[in-house]
Amino acid sequence: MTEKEIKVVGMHCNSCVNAVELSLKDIDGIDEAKADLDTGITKITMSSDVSDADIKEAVEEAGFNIA
Ligand SMILES: [Cu+2]
Repeated sequence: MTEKEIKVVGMHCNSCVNAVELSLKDIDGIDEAKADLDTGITKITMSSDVSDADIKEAVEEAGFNIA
């Protein structure tokens, strides 16, 4: 298990948080994603290596950006 922390900008409510978490968890290899609405800090737990590019793409697909 690898853990990674990213900072997501643009989230303004709990559905934003959900969208980010779901989009990340959709990636093969990501087991858990927990985003904090106030700080944007998003903790990702991975069972296999996921590239930063894939993570960035998932966040952007949900409609947000990585700081
Ligand atoms: Cu929202």
